[in-house]
Amino acid sequence: MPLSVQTVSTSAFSDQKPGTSGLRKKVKVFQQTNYLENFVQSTFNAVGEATIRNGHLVLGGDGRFFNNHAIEVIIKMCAANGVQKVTVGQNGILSTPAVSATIRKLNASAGGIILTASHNPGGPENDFGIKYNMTNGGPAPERITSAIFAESKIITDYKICPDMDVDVTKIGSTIFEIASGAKFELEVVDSCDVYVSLMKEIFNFEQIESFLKNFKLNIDCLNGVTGPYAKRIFVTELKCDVKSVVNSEPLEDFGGLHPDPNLTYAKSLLDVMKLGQHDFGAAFDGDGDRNMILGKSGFFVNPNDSLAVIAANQDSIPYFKGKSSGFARSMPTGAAVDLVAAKEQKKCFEVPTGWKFFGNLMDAGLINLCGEESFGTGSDHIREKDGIWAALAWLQILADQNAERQSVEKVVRNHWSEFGRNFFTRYDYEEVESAAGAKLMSTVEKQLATLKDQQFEACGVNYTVSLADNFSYKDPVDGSLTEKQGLRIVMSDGSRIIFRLSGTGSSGATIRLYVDCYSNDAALFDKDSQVLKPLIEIALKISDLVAITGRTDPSVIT
Ligand code: G16
Repeated sequence: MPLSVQTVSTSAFSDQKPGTSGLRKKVKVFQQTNYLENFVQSTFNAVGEATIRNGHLVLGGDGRFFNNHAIEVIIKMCAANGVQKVTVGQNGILSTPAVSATIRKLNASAGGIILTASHNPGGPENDFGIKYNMTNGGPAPERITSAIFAESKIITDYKICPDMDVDVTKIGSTIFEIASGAKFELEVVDSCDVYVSLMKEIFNFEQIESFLKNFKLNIDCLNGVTGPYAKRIFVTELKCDVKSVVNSEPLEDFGGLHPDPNLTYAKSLLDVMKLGQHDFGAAFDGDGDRNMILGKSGFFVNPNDSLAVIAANQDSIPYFKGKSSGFARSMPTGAAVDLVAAKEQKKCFEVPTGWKFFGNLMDAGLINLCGEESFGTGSDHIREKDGIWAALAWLQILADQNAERQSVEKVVRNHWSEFGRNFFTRYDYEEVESAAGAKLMSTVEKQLATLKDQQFEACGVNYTVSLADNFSYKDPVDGSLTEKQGLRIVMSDGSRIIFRLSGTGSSGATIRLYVDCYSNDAALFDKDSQVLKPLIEIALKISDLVAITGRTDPSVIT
């Protein structure tokens, strides 16, 4: 019997404004009647019937709590809204990079929907998230997310096929007849196939496999979505010991872990690496797009350096051979990659925080490699950052180096010797009262006009401000202007202090303070805290952060 389409009356919610990468809220917020349905229908309305009706959409998530329910609802809403075909990962599982890869591989004409709150914790008391990706495989740009928000404020009803029997456990296709006379296809695919094939096209797996015979890995999936992908790639394909991949079962609550690959939340990996028994460590976040790289004995590779090292060694990676496009980084990201670009006479773009800003540059062929300080690295093989790709890029570079450079630390130190070191730190003050977050930003913003030429002294070091502004970006491809993307205080020697409010939290405000500076004095290369301390002191003084937030210490230091 054909499935009936029901139009359900609903009332608008006022809080469905997508953040840096989609809508992220506590699960309890998403569990309100019609909350998810409203956002999905608003997305369809904003993207437009011309794209959605008769379109092909890719759907998947990181398996966190509420994923299964959301997958079922979205499939029923796709059928009711005239989508012709949905391709979904088995059991609703697809990493963020895998969704992007699948949209591109299948030319999915209606784009995709990703269910994740990324690195935020999962479970009934924690976070869920949803975002729309475009037909190029990348996160929706501002014009679409603004349109979704506008639709969410005026929505009056949504469409759903309530009687549809949705089963995403078995691989294969099912055709449903809809009462309108249309047909709807639900295709369930293996979660890993498309992504793993793509990695095998990009990298020389034989070379990596041979190198790994004498190189011990510790890949920590933090119980996020990357487990199945990591096992397929590192154990099945590259023949590493099964123990090389840990926390590899995607769990609804990430086993209580905070799936954020940094030195605070992936501390267990750091501790194991410090024992010196592994040559290479990597951790990924809940949805698999972030990465942290560690060398033997816990040598930490800052994401800014990671990007620069991959940029400087692109020739080691088969995918990049013969390609000469430029690089890009987000504004708060340390400028190490800029130095590589300068040496190679390539362009280096500085965009606001958010992977969505790289998409146009990639589509226009202007860049093929980019990254962010927030543990994101990627290339134009897809339109999302890609955690496992970053680990493979490092392994390929190591495999391609001569014997004496076969260590993560040596590769990084050689890079510093050649280019100098960009020192970087980020202080996160998480879950600050929203009002305090706003006050801190206005305190700094009010001073921007008068900071230029002011002198500051801390720890015996003098700085003069050469630029102070609220970063804005004009997209060189479509000319769109994005304003108010972070408060920048730039010193005459190029050192920077940046304040931003995070756009990925689900409650309160997270203040991010970024500090970076540069030196080519090798005697300073291991003195990070000494080099960065004066700038941090100046930042705290200008912002009056301790008094405004009541926080004497950040929650996370990178
Ligand atoms: C998202 C975006 C990234 C951005 C990051 C941090 O990452 O995709 O481009 O750098 O948020 O954003 P914020 O500083 O606003 O919290 P993810 O991994 O959370 O999707």
